[in-house]
Amino acid sequence: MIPAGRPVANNYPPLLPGPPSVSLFTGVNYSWPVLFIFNSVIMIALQQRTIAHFDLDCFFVSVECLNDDSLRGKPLLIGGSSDRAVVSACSYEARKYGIHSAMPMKTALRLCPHAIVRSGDMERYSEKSREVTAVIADQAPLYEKSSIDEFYLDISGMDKFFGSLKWTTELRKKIMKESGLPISFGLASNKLVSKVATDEAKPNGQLEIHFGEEKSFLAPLPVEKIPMVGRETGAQLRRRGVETVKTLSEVPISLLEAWMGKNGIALWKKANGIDESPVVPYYEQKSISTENTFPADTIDMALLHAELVRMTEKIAFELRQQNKLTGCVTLKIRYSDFQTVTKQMTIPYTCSDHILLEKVKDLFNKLYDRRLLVRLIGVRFSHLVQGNYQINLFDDSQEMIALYQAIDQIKNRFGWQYLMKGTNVLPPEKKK
Ligand code: TTP
Ligand code: MG
Ligand code: MG
Repeated sequence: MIPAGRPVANNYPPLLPGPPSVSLFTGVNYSWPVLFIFNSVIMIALQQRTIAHFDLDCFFVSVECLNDDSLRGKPLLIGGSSDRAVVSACSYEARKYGIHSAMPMKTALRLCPHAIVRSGDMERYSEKSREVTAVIADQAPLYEKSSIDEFYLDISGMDKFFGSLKWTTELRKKIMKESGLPISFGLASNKLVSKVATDEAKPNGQLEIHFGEEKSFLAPLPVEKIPMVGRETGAQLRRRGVETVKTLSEVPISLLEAWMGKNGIALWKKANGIDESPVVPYYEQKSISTENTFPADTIDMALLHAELVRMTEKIAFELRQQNKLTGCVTLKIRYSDFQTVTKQMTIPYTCSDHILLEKVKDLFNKLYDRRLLVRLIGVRFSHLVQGNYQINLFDDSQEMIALYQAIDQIKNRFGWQYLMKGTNVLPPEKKK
């Protein structure tokens, strides 16, 4: 289209009338197609996002009930049975007695002596988690798997075609039908509000918070309902008289910043229902990896194994620092003739050194078949989800959890190399 006021190349009238044009602020005339695109861009920019958050109800417990129907409706605890074990998960019936995840099993059984205890099966839980992921991946345009039983879906724009509530309700039904597991969802304009809505909808429910109603929905809730408010922060806020999200939203942002630094600003935003964080597509989520080229190609098995231990411990520590679990391990070997081979293994979600080491060594034994000098080895953890290390320590005790905490504290303070498995302590000549 030729803008008005510009000299025209010839004086012939057009053979066909062009599309009608409209002058905006500039005095320049734009055709309708141009305006349509312009309008769409503005609409997209202003459009509110629609985020659905899904979380399986009592995940580990529900999987146990799938296998054994007689457990339904009973106070059930998942965890080790030893004196020093901790509760990994508990049914809603057990929660009524004040039991929660991470509580010592002994305390839980004191609160509810007739509770049934089952040892966990991380392999089965990971399998079911992947089954649910597959249903969501098949249906959702954009999804993030944020933990073993939790998903965010960006379904912005869905309203125009299907109605987002209807679509999400259908998806929920499909997940429950195909996996046999109960799941709840929250639907809102951002991740934070949708997550809190899921929590409010549980068990076995769904809740939509319309755009503009975020603040009023959050206002009456206790501060601990905001995901970043743990027990410690909650107590700190309560000591200062802040008990509800409403009060928190009214605390001057500068004061919150003075109390908690940068976290104070993030908290203020959340209390006001603001969360711009995007849904990160699962396939774009970063993996954690490391590799090492040996100064001289080697076939020394002790050295290769020690290096595998060192690398695995290094990135497992990184994983725990990021509060993540991995569901897939990949090993890479480059031989002295530069042939590079890789092998990967899907594993039950974990971030524990001793489990990961076993998998990495297993992969190495399967992959290293040429009996040739090795130039490089690499280890990668992918399929990462949020989660902490007690998640698969069913048989382990509070001591094991305390040991991991102590190891990570030392590594944090002095560097990850400071503390390594005994097998990795090489004689000085090997270290060179
Ligand atoms: P959650 O989704 O936090 O809990 P949940 O699914 O058991 O119950 P809800 O209905 O409230 O969502 O965690 C998912 C699983 O992760 C849970 O079943 C057990 C495991 N888990 C642990 O092992 N340790 C923990 O501290 C927590 C919080 C969870
Ligand atoms: Mg859950
Ligand atoms: Mg969860």
